[in-house]
Amino acid sequence: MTRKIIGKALPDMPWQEKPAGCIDAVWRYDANPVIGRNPLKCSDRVFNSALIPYEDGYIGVFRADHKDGLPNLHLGRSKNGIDWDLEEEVLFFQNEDGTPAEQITYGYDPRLVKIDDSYYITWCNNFHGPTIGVARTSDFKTFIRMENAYLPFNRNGVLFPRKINGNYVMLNRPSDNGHTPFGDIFLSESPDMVYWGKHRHVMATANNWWKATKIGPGPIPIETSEGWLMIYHGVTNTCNGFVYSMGAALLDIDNPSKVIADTTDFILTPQMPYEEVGFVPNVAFPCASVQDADTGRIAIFYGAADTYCAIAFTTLDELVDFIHAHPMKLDK
Ligand code: BMA
Repeated sequence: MTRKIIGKALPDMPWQEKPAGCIDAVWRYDANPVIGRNPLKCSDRVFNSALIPYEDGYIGVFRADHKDGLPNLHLGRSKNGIDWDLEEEVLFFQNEDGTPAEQITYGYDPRLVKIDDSYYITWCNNFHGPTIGVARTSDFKTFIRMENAYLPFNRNGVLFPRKINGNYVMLNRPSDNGHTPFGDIFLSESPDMVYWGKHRHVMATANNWWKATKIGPGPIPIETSEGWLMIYHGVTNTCNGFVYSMGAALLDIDNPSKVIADTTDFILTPQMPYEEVGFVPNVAFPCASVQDADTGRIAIFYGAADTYCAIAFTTLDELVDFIHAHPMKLDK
């Protein structure tokens, strides 16, 4: 049976063929980074950001760390998913009744997803410490702030792109108020995007050192004939601090707290100067992907060294072959 991405065709998505001689399942865009230093007047670095196909191009929610040190959320638009126009103003949130909402004091690592006719943004939001903020829009002009999903502390709220068994489903990573030297991936369900429960454990850290300290969900899971393809970050601790790499796993389509297959080896680890040198060295942090259902091509959008935005390419076949060639022994 041929493997399939379940979704739309996206023939003009960012893409480069695998370079000759490349032995990896994931390869980098050769003109990385796509967003460099000082991209906005208010910010010296934009990274860990999310994009989605929209109208005749792409739209994105970007993490911009301002010159006061605090991360904020900005909108960006692009014709090709590579060259971006970022808005100088931060996202402005309204309440359901149209009145101005309480604006966020910090927001980082946004994810963006379309579910039915609405676009949802999740991000790490300050509510007496980090937890998951949620907002929705139908036009990228009005942004309605919804309830925070969880009590503090939590990071990496990643929604599935459709309801499963009648509920919205969100991967998330309970954390602490600091740089969190632990962390597994969990999943929570909600009938209404307000009340979240039925929490399930999805995946634990592992003896494999690149993901021994903590793991967290990355892009919106990709629906495929093989299950949900979950690209995630895995973290190791070294004498010079954390190193963030990427892994990939398959989750059961109807019960995504069940891992079908996972990798022993990372699919990408910091190697390039823009990944190894920056505000936080040695970080490759995936927050989004775009994919073409016709060809199985996948472009991963990731933050590099907490300083740049970069793109890497793979295909469904490359990733699934890699997962099966480097299988984790699953304990459940
Ligand atoms: C995490 C988050 C990410 C960041 C990473 C590495 O805890 O803050 O935004 O990329 O640390 O600094």
